[in-house]
Amino acid sequence: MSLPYIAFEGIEGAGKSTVAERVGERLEAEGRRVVRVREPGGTAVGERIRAILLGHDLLPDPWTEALLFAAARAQLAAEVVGPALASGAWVLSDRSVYSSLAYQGAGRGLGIDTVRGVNEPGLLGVWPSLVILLNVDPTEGLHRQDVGDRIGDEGADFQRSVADGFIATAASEPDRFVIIDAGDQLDSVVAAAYREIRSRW
Ligand code: T5A
Repeated sequence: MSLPYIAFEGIEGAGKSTVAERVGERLEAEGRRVVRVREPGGTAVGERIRAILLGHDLLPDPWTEALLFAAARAQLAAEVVGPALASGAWVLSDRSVYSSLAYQGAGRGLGIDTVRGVNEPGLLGVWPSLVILLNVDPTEGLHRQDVGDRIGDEGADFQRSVADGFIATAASEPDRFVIIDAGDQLDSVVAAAYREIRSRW
């Protein structure tokens, strides 16, 4: 059976952080050991890269942006996710490599397969086995957001390209993805995500 490395994905305001946290609480209540991570970040190196990527004071070129996300992710895989999975923990990740495919691959137009190819070598097979894609209308997602960031502030048209990138990737990897309507009530979204996870493990 594949290891429980579960990524919560979607555009801004889809509910990734909230749903991941609530699903994690349910799993912990059942006695499972859960490690929570977020991308970009989750390590000292990754948090510094996060500040470069998401602050409004610097303007990385799209390729610099893609490579910095990949670098932060490689560190997270080596330092946290890989060891956690090896120790038998469940890993719940707020975003993952699939955000890079959607944001940098589709949103920035670098190409989904090209961005995948850049990320793969640094991850050494540490790759989400289940991606819960929270699907929300971009206008609704942006409306829900309280604090923006440099990439999140690109606006609704950019979010739409990103959302299309997520849907295209999900369609190409149907066994890895589940798509949940994140426009539903929060309790229903959490219940659906939990059900999908428990049906696999
Ligand atoms: N990025 C990231 C890339 O470009 N490439 C990459 O490879 C990676 C990893 C990261 C930024 O970096 C970009 C994408 C982003 O621009 P982030 O820290 O992940 O940013 O932040 P955001 O995605 O911008 O986080 P948000 O907080 O906006 O979105 P979430 O986590 O999806 O939403 P959440 O859970 O914080 O919820 C937002 C609000 O909506 C409510 C919540 O209570 C909260 O108030 N909510 C709902 N309300 C009603 N109904 C529901 N179903 C709701 N679900 C949540």
